[in-house]
Amino acid sequence: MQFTTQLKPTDSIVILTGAGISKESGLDTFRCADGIWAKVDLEDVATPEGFQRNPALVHQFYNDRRRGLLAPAIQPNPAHAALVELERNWPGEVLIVTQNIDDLHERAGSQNLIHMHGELRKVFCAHCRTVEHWNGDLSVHDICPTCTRKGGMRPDVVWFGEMPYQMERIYRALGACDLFVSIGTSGNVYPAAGFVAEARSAGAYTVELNLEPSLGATQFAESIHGPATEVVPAFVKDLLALA
Ligand code: BJW
Repeated sequence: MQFTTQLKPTDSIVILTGAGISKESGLDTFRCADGIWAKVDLEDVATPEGFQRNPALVHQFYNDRRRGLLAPAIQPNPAHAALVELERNWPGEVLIVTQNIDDLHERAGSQNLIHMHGELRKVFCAHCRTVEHWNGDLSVHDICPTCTRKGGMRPDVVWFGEMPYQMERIYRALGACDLFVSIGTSGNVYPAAGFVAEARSAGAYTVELNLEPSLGATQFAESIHGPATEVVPAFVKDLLALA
């Protein structure tokens, strides 16, 4: 691994994760041949306009995914676990920025974590802007537990055209990190797809861990290709050998 010559144990690390890290836990990616966007039109289920046109369809899409996430078979995999090991044992700061709305990072034990595209197990009331934990199905008839108004409840996820969460904190971390690692993301969706350039221009060493080269693969100093459950634990082991 080339990165071992570049890093000190006190360095800060930002890790971006995408759907590929949860694939081997049994959750679909978006843009693989059998992925979510091969089955539903993203304009219908992942835009504010789609939600306005047909909220029941959007609720059904996220209800199905929430039920799927809560199925006993869906558990964090060795890639999620390796990132917990890294956070616990690396002397410098480790921040995970995930595009995933599943909760497999936190179930594995990750603590310093940002869900930039929201969380499937949370809902948001457009009337009072309160976020609530939510494990059941959601419908247009649900009443907000905080303001008691009807018709404003939606999944707390970030759709196309909406601003992802905690961008200020993310850009601050990218500007200060020494190592940026991108795991299991195709590099199709901005602003996440631009993080590698941001980290690079701030002087960070950049590594991609993905099943195949992503759209932005040439921007990384180093690329390691393979399934996340294999390449992430091996990468973390090499990194922790420096600590
Ligand atoms: C494995 C593996 C294994 C498989 N091991 N790897 C024109 C130009 C540029 C930008 C825009 C534009 N027009 C519009 C935009 C902006 C737009 C955008 O990016 N559009 C593009 C499609 C062009 N972005 C937005 O609107 C965002 N907001 C925004 O930009 O606000 C303004 C702003 C301005 C300035 C600063 C900041 C903000 C919002 C984007 C919201 C995305 N929402 C979704 C759905 C909601 C959540 C949900 O339902 O789950 O988020 S879309 C979907 O894509 C989801 C994901 O988080 C996101 C990324 O997908 P990801 O994770 O990369 O998955 P895949 O499937 O694409 O890739 C998986 C990868 O894993 C593959 O490479 C596989 O090979 C690999 N893999 N198995 C390792 N076992």
